[in-house]
Amino acid sequence: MNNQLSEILGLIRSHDSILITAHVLPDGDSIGSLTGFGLALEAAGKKVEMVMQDPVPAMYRFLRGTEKISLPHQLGSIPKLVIFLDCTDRSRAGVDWSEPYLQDVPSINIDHHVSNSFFASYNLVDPQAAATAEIVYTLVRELSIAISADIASALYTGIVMDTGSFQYESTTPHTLKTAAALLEQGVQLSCIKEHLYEQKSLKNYHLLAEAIGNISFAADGKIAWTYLDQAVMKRLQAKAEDCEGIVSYPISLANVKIGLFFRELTNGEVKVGLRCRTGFDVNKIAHSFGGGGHQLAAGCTVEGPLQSAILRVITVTNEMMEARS
Ligand SMILES: [Mn+2]
Repeated sequence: MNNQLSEILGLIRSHDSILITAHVLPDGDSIGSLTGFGLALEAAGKKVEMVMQDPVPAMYRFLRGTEKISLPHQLGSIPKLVIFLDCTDRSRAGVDWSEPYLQDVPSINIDHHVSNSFFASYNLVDPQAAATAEIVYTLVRELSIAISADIASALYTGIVMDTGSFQYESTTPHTLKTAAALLEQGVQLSCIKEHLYEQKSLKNYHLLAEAIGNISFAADGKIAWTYLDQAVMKRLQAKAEDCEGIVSYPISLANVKIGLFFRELTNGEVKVGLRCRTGFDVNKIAHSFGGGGHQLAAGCTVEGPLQSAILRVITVTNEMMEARS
């Protein structure tokens, strides 16, 4: 159950020293929310510790304030209040440090995932929000803290990344009003675009060229998939991160309803990324192979070899497509 907003605001107001954290393998929303909220609370005169189990990925380090994010081993005394951002569960912040260190500390959980477990002493979960950064904006406003350009850029980045640049259905009029208000505070759009979207490696493009060459279809063109095998990965000396974004190419083709990307791992297993259009549910397919995710985007890892893995997953995808028609 959610607590009253006034209760949460009162708790934040009454604490001079606060630790805030976000989830492991941080994305734009966890970094943007953490940085934006951290800078805002500092501006309100509080002593803030921003902590994340994993380091800030290079692409987000352009955001001013991210240099203040520390790793758990740098922590000092046990805090009086902890705020979890963008975490569906306490363990999402990282089990090794947060469980022992924060066990008895009063906590606030601020999140937008439907699957949130309301794990904290105080909870503010809004599944209507497109990003946690959208909720953080409301809190900062309610706390009457002035929004600097740095705070605005961090929160704007969180919203942009969690909405796929305002493309996903999660984008509401409120999301756009929040983004507009942040723009008014001095967000540098060209800087954000350059850092988030124009930092591709040539290796990524070479892999993409291979993947595009491998695209195949099933179910009268309603299913499209592609793959990258270890031979190509080795030849291009590519790592997993160089394959970023490739999964969105099969689903972007006209008439395709379900798109898949198979990547052969060094141990012979095959990682499968699945995407679909509204009305379909790739979570079900991923789930039947021991994976999961969301209705429109999911993933799983299946046994190799590659070609038999493709055959098995495409067969199940095909059956699901036929069951619908
Ligand atoms: Mn999020």
